[in-house]
Amino acid sequence: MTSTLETQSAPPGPVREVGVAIIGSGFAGLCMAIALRRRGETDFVVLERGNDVGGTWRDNTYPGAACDVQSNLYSFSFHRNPHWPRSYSEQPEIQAYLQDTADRFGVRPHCAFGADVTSARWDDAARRWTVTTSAGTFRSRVLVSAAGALADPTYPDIPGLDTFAGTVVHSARWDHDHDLAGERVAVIGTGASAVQVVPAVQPVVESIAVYQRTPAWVVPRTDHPVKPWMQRLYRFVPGLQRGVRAMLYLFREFLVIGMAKNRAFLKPVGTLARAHLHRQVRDPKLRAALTPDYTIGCKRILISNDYFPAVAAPNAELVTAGIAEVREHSIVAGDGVERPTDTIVLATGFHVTDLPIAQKICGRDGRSLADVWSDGMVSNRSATVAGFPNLFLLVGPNVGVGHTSMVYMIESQVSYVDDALKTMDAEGLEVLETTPEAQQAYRDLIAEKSRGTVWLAGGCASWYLDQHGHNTTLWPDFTFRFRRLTKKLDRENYVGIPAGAPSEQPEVAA
Ligand code: N01
Repeated sequence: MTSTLETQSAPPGPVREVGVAIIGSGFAGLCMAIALRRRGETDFVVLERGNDVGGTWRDNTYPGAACDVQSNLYSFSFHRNPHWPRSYSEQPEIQAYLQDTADRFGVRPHCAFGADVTSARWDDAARRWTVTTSAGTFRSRVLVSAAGALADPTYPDIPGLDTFAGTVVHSARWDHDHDLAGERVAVIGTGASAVQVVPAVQPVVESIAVYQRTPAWVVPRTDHPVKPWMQRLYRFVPGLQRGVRAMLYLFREFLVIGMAKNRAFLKPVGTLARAHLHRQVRDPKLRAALTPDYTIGCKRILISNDYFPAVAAPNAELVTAGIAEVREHSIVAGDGVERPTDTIVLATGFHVTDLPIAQKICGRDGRSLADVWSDGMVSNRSATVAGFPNLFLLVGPNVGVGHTSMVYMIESQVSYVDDALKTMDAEGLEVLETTPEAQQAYRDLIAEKSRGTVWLAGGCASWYLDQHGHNTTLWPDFTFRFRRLTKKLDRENYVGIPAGAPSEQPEVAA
């Protein structure tokens, strides 16, 4: 099957030739660009559809948006920030950090803002990617997709939602001009975004109805301000912050033992979550409705001290009967109860297992990544796909983590891609492509590692799994093992074609 995607018409203008085109300027795109800059490379462009760097941290500005990994860990290892004002940062601080990182490492001059990638096609004759964007066309030797997994919001298919006469806002596309004060608000979803937005808006609204499909396990948030003297200490004794970072990293890796190796190690975490709920919610009926029936860790464990109190507040209601339909000025629940509603907040997540960027990238035979992945996302080492020469994926298949910092995984991936690029230069290769055999071996490795883990066997439905129930999003093991696996390019798993050599006679690595 060939791709249904037609080549998009690009705005007129000269085609820009670049060595490397990077899609996206979130943590992953910036990290890749910085790796290139740090070794003196300047022949690259960062294609960014927005008008600033930051990716999901630029876009998610809903009230209460914050990170649930401590900033001492959720930051680049090469750019630790001694000035985080809190242990867990809020969105504005993280966005400011990414802006500062882009400036400090000289990435901004390489950014093409307002460049929304509409298609990227491999031209096998020219051995180049043709990348069409809303800001012009680029031809690059290498394409790095750092478009992210939390980039495109999902809008639920609820009957009547399109006929709603009030305001509908997605948590990832917040409308700051709309004032919720005094309104009757409905929040759909109870994931990581919802547990932040609900307590932030509950105090100002007239009423809030939280439509819960599946309850989440929630543990306390041990957030605290970082005192100025501590910030100074971090600044002048960088080893101290490195030490704190290492401790946080190790502590979080312990969770993998329970999630992937021995479920007994999750018991204390489950006990903590139950105690937290017990302490914060007195009403036994509400408490029962908020208690998950799946093993903790199967879905992302949420952290919050104010979500349960907000749901238990006098102006709040937890609705567990589902949604039958949305009417012009109300929502009708599955049990027939109709609630007048002024604004609907969709905290319904993102396209993760069906990445929209995959529909836009077409490989050697014209098929899109989405076509090739119709049976589930596959890759070699979460970075490359057979049939897609000179394409590298960041934050693609099986690299997600729910228990620790995604930035750690991104740095691992960037070092792998950077080694691939250096190998191409050192060997004079024009084309580098992974083999189908390596891809299958990696798929088998992921399946083997995933077997019996809480993500597959924990009794929940999560977006970690695709429609076939396969884990195509998470790295199902300790993250240091991923780092080891991707430390260097596995050259034996790639076919390389030197510049000038015909495609028919690729040089296969020894
Ligand atoms: O999205 P989600 P999110 N009718 O997909 C419900 C990251 N993040 O934006 O569980 C009714 O987790 C759905 O219900 P169910 C983090 O990686 C990080 O909250 O499928 N409900 C669920 O409750 C996170 O994992 C931070 O039954 C519907 C919710 O919507 C990821 O973003 C902060 C529905 C979606 O939850 C996504 O989190 C915030 C429907 N039709 C987010 N469709 C950090 O701090 C969906 N739902 C780093």
